[in-house]
Amino acid sequence: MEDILFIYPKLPANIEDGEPLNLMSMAAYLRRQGISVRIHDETAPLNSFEADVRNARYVGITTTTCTYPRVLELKQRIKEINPAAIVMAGGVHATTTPEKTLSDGFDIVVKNEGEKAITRIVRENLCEGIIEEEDVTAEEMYPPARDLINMDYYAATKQRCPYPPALDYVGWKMRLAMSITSRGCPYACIFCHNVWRKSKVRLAPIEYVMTELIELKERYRVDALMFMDDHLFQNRQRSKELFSQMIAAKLGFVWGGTVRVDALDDDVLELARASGCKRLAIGAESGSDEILKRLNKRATVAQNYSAIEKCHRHGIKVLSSVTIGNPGETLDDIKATMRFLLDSKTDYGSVCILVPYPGTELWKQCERDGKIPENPDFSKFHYLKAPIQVSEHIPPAELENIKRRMLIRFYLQPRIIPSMMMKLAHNPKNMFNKIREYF
Ligand code: B12
Repeated sequence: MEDILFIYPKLPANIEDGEPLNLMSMAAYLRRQGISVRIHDETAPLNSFEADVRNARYVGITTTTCTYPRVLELKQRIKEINPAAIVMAGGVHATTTPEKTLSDGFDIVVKNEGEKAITRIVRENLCEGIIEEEDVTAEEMYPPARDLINMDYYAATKQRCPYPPALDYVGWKMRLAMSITSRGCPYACIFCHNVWRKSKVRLAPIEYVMTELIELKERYRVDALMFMDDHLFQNRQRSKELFSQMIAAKLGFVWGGTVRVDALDDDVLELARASGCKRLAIGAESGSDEILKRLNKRATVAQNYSAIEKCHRHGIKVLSSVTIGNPGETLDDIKATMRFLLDSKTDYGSVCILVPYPGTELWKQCERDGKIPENPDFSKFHYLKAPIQVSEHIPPAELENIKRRMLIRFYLQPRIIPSMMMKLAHNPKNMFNKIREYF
């Protein structure tokens, strides 16, 4: 019998999946404390749900806002299959709504980071309440326990989801893995989880990151990486050291990551490119400085333009992510955002409808303004729809149309069409189905 079974719930339809980095990271820590762990991943299970649940003392489900409705169904099934199991919820949604989550019928809710809380729960045989312990230190952020999941399934992400622009740098047949080398970010954008986490920034030791990357190469035959850090160049000296070691070890990955636009200097970009960086994503958010201020982005439209130019100078493509439906936003602001997407020569554009997540400053503002309904439909809290009207001027249905029109306009630019044609040629039927599903 395992001490703890983690469950990674299935995502709502049309949301691209990815390996559960958080559960694998916790598992790596817990194993070092002598606690046995298994992961049941509903998307790519290695075992039947019943068998896994029957053999666990504690069952811990990870929650995000859009998976929460599914999490409640799973909790019910676990109670039926193994009434003796102690069922706990943790993760971002449970952390921001702990009392409500407990009252939904969980035995335990863990707030914030799970590693030390679970260690205490298992050692002291705790069976109820809201538990919170200290965050791990950088030296305790061990490489994720990937042996607990079906890595072959996730390595084939590019084959399963060939078209997302975020994966354009990954060859059709390449095996892909995600990695996250840090926790926290010192900035405080009003829509971001880092505002409620209030945790210190921690950067995993380069030695751990290299151990992880070598394992990905040698054991899992991975060719492409997606760094999931909120801001990969947070400490440029450390980034340079990491990229230098990747070059020296001749790992040969192609990779993409996300960075802030004010952290791009020539040295770091040069080493990034030499170590295999093909694409950087930036949170450009808007073409209006007024909106960027309202989002507390602490970056300007001019910096967004210049970041793209710098990346291009180093042969790195850029994915600019913008949000629409921002507080105070008008149609003129959205036009400015469209202009940015076209004029900046960004290689890819992603248009998201701004979603207020519980716990964020944006959520609090929306609550104060009476914009949050009593029982929100959390299954719609992803970036594809507008579950809450944040902008005072533009209703959600119109935002969804605007988003569609922006993407069509962006991807039908003459400079982008050749790459769209290549995707079409790769598998025409699949591509048409994908477009139909989306529109
Ligand atoms: C990697 C990632 C993904 C990956 C994989 C998700 C995963 N589970 O690993 C992919 C690409 C699939 C993804 C998809 C989406 N993501 Co995402 N993703 C992230 C990202 C960048 C890193 C997650 C991570 O590993 N963090 C590091 C770990 C250590 O932190 P953690 O996840 O919070 O886990 C700790 C604690 O929360 C706790 N904990 C977590 N689970 C559990 C379970 C138990 C039982 C216990 C006790 C404790 C516990 O302990 C962990 C270790 O300390 C975060 C942002 C971030 N930096 O965290 C966004 C984030 C989690 N994603 C977010 C969103 C919105 C999405 C999408 C809806 C986007 C979309 N496409 O529309 C989907 C939905 C995914 C889902 N599962 O619901 C939001 C979630 C906000 C919310 N309240 O729901 C975040 C916070 C980013 C943001 N916008 O602010 N995502």
